[in-house]
Amino acid sequence: MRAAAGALAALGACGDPEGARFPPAPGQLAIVSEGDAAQPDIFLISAAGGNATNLTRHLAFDGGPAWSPDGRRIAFESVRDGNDEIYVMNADGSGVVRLTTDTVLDAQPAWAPDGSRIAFVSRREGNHDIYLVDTGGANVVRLTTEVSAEVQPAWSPDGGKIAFVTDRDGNGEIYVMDADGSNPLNLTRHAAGDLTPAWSPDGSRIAFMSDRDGDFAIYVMNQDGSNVVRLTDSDVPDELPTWSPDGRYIAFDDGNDIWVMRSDGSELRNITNTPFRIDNTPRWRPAMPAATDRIGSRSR
Ligand SMILES: [Ca+2]
Ligand SMILES: [Ca+2]
Ligand SMILES: [Ca+2]
Ligand SMILES: [Ca+2]
Repeated sequence: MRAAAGALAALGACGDPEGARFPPAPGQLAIVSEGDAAQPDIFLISAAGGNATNLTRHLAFDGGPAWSPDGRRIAFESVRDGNDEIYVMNADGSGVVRLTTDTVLDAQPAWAPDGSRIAFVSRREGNHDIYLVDTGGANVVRLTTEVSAEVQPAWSPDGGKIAFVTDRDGNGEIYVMDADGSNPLNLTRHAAGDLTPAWSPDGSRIAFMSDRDGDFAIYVMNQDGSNVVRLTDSDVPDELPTWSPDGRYIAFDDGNDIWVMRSDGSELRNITNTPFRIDNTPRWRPAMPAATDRIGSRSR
């Protein structure tokens, strides 16, 4: 059983990791879950928990959901055409469009904050590197050229920078570079694995996962790499943090379920709680103007 972490434990709160007494978190998340015939699909779920809606319904692997900045579309990766490719669909699962046609891996899409381009990982030139493509599939640009693996791109909210993970220094480190690939800078500089960067909505902080204290846990640091704070403490790996649009919450997975907590690590609760189904890879839906929200239902 997961122990309540950090601030919550310090306050003397105990037990109740399911969090029924906590106020529900706002909005929705895209997650990856076992769908039909136990093949991973992308689902939409309320941040408050409850039933998830299958958006992909395809027998091939579908994963890596990445929201468009207006919350109306989702980029994702799938092997439905024989190898990993990048696709885009509407937030209700309709209108699937394929963006890549390479015979090698194309994966881990990340939508630019201005909506015009998608960063992704490809092995088309021999090893993992980060590329950009227009949302229509044209104008592919390679951003990294090292022979090491560059993966997990994440745009800063102002669009000026891309955080990513590389093993060019011998272990997983979180780097940040300008959005044209220039000025790469190591933010973590730690011998342990540091992975899956996620910018806070105001751009001031980056959440990530690291095994620097044992198994993988969720951490947060300032955008310049300073002031690293550990947010979770459990006996299972915690991974893939994602911020709520208002910056007040962080969701993550433990490999089997989706958890939500306050961005200081308090009010931890399991929102999937599905012991016989694997749920992972949460991505919080961007805030949408209520007057123009015609896709899906918003939680209150
Ligand atoms: Ca599938
Ligand atoms: Ca491919
Ligand atoms: Ca590379
Ligand atoms: Ca490291």
